[in-house]
Amino acid sequence: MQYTNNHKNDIDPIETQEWVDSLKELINKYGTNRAHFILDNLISFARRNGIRTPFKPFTDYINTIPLNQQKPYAGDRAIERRIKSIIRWNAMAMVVQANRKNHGIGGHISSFASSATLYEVAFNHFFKGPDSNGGDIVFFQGHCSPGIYSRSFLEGKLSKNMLKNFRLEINKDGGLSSYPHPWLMPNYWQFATVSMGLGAIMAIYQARFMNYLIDRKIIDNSNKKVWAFLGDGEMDEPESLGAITLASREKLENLIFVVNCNLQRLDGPVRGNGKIIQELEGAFRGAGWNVIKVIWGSDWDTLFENDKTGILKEKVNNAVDGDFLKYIVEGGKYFREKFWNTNKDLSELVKHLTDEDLENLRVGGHDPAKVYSAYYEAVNHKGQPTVILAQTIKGYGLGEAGEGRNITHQQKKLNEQELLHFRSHFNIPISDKDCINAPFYKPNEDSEEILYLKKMRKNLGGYLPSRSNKASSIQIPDIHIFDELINGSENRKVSTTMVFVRLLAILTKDDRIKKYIVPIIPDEARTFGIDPLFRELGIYSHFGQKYDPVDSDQFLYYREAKDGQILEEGISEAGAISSFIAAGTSYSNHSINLIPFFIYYSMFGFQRVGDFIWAAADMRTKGFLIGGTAGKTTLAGEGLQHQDGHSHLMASAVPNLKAYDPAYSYEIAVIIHYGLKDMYEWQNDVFYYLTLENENYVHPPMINEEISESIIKGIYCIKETNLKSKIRVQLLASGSMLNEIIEAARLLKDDWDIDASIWSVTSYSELHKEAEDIRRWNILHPESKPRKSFLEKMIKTINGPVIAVSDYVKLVSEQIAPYINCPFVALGTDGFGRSDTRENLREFFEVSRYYIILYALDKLAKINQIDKIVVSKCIKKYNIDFNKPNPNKV
Ligand SMILES: Cc1ncc(C[n+]2csc(CCOP(=O)(O)OP(=O)(O)O)c2C)c(N)n1
Ligand SMILES: [Mg+2]
Repeated sequence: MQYTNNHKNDIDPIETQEWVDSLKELINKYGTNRAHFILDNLISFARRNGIRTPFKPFTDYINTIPLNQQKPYAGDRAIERRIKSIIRWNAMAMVVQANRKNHGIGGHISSFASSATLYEVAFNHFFKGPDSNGGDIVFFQGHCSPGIYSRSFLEGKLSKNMLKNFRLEINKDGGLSSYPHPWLMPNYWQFATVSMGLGAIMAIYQARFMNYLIDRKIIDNSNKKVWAFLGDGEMDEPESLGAITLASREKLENLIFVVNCNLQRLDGPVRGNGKIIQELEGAFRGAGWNVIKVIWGSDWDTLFENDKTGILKEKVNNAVDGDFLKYIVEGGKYFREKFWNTNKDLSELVKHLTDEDLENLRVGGHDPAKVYSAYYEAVNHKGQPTVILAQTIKGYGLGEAGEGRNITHQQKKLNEQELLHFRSHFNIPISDKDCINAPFYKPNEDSEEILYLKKMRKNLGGYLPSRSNKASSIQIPDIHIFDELINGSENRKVSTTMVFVRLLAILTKDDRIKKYIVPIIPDEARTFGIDPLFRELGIYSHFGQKYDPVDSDQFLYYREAKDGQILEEGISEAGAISSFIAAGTSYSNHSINLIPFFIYYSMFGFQRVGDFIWAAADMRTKGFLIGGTAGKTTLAGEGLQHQDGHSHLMASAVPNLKAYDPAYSYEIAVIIHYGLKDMYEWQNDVFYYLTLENENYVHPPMINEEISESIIKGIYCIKETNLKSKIRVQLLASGSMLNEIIEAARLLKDDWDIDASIWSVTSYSELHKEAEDIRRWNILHPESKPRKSFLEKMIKTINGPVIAVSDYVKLVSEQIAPYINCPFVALGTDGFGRSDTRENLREFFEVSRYYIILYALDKLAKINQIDKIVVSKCIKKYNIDFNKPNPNKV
């Protein structure tokens, strides 16, 4: 081994070589660890003596694992290559067939073409299957799904018919979903990854959550790994890199990122003018990860070995990604001219190679030997997470149809010539005549390939991906555990937030259930008053508490503990929701039901991490999302970016989410109790969203037990109208707006002699969903006796116009309008928030009791039950400013 760096500036190469030789001897005699130790000491000494080595976050553009440390391959390379080629072929055929028959149905060929080796080496040698301690957790790159299906086809897990129905999911024979969607393929996919970036951060928190479960002694440490396969373009998403320091801080040696660095994303190069692998190496090294670069294949080993002057290393260091892409597209002759022939020593290095040889020099991510070695190191590495940065070629094997080209991501159809090329390149035993139809190919069950592939998976514990649901249900205690909430707050004024905190305290004290509760908070515990739980439950920290907390002399001190139960995530809603997903899918990933409560500032929920919530829904995550300090006018003082007036609108679009805006303590108790049963006793794949507010008022005791069902369905009556009174209206409200309609009803009676019924709406969206379902049924069954929705049974035309209020945008309460057969008006808080007092805000957003009365009178005037003049009188009486601008426009 000769020293090669900075040779041009060397004033005494012989001396330099002596230093290199002594290091070499050290390595040979005592190994790399000792060499590392000595170098570390030398660097410290150098620093102390004034030598300032400039910081370079990345190493040379060469493989991290040198040839002499490469682990020998433990498989049959030839058979594995044949298997991989067939998998490549079927993955391609799946997309081509889908697009020939069903014009424009989509699919991706090129991404998997670049990562086939990365997956195949893992499938044959590393991924632990479900029978091996529950198996590894694998986040597959979303749009590589054709390759994963294709392998399952060879394994016998998916039929040819299913492959034919790729992306035709409505098909009754069962189609395959475009991307990993556990909702659509619940026995197969585990993680929804195709919204770029989510996979990376979710994987980090899955790995961290696994440690949490081990540290809390809920599961055993079975050396399970979390693998995340990611695209290099995907790494630009803030979520991809946003939590990497958490992974190293927590020493997640159970986590492996594999970044498929094909240097391209959808439109073109990821870093045409730079080097994505170097950039990522810098970021991950800086964050404290173990970085393994797999850049060059074995073909390059001799070239680097013969590079006595270091010119090749210098050349690859200086070429930008745009250059490498051009070499791929233009071929060997161009590569020689523009790369190798730029220097005499360089061209010497490859003079024995033909242009074709040059073209075929493989990069690292396509060389099983290099990939194997990297995985081997990754799974055995201690104390740090590992990222493997593997250079690959997008559209590998597609030739002119796309290899390395800017259009490659969108390539979905191959013409006859291109199919023949692909077939021959990978030696697929299909005739020319058949080939042009891009048929699926599967060797016989007793073929070497199928036997090998099955044997390898059997050794590793079975097939992946595979999603299961083996968790036993949790017996939920009787509703009476919440009796103190059901009995109301007596005469104390409390907020729903305080009620919830009490409820959480009850749950975490109950021996039957406490173990399963996972409170998750992104640095808002004190805002909501949950901080007393710090001491009781402890804040989870893998390292315990190494310091004496500043408040250790107090009863409720900041207690971190290895078996702590609370996940205090700091200011990262993305991290906290990822923990929620990890906890809420543990029933499937670890066969243990857990009950996460993710408690956050509601404004920073749906609108900040809405995409994660959608992914959580797809993944059948269970648990409670708790949006605190909710309601645009209920949260006083904070202003525009804090006041949540639309999370319920967004929540109503998530099909398996049940969203509630409760007003009273007993409503909260009933909803959460039902939710616990729904998710954990009956094991339904739903999750719950509750908004909590910080307005203090008295909570009455529950009227009777019979209303429980109505609370769950979304509406119940607090006060009925007197049928004897001539003029009647029906006032509906959710959350703390219930107080406003109660006041409005009082004033309607006192000031206008109008009788109002009062309804607490716990969920406009649940009412809407049920009513819509009934309407649909009625339309589809025109001659059957029409069914009545729950809403229709509750709200009767004879009781007069309906005014439906919420502290959210009008569309939230308006969603029930089509199912109400009497005059209807929705009141809500459209527009940008403001900081002011609650009272002023309710005036400004026109949801105060006076506006409720105004709208009620207006409706009554419209149906001629009162004179218009009464409406004018109302405006006057309550000083309503009729020139006031619409709050939605200012
Ligand atoms: C959040 C998000 N934005 C955009 C897309 C659309 N999209 C799908 S694949 C892709 C390019 C991916 O490039 P890269 O991550 O490098 O993966 P490759 O296919 O090159 O392996 C894009 C933009 C998406 N799926 N998710
Ligand atoms: Mg890419």
